[in-house]
Amino acid sequence: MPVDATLPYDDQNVFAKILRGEIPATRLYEDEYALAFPDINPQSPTHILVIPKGRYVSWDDFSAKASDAEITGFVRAVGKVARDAGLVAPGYRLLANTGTDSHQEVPHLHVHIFAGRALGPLLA
Ligand code: D5M
Repeated sequence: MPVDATLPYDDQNVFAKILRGEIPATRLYEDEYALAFPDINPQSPTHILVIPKGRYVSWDDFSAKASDAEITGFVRAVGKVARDAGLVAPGYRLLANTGTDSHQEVPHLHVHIFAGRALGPLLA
């Protein structure tokens, strides 16, 4: 069910539970600012989610409220996860859904990393 990205942060969302270790996830990368784990419903051979550790509903929330250190740390983490997974060549796609029209389902900011096949034109 898509979520309204203007709602307040919900500490019971599934990614908040993963961050707290209340539900399992394979922690592919973790640092002060970010956590990466495989998507439970992969849409490409490699499908990784990267989330900030802070309580941000969406890209909108994060870009407006996060500190410069959080933003820098998160952006660097996304790049590092893709680089360390060997995805730079032949390439990967980043996606961050925000709100109902985008079909955002989990109300904690997450960047999808899709790779492992030719992904085709955007929105194809
Ligand atoms: O994408 C939300 C994504 O979150 C969707 O691709 C499934 C994934 N998901 C949901 N629960 C889990 C758990 N427990 N582990 C890993 N991945 C999960 P959206 O952009 O919000 O539509």
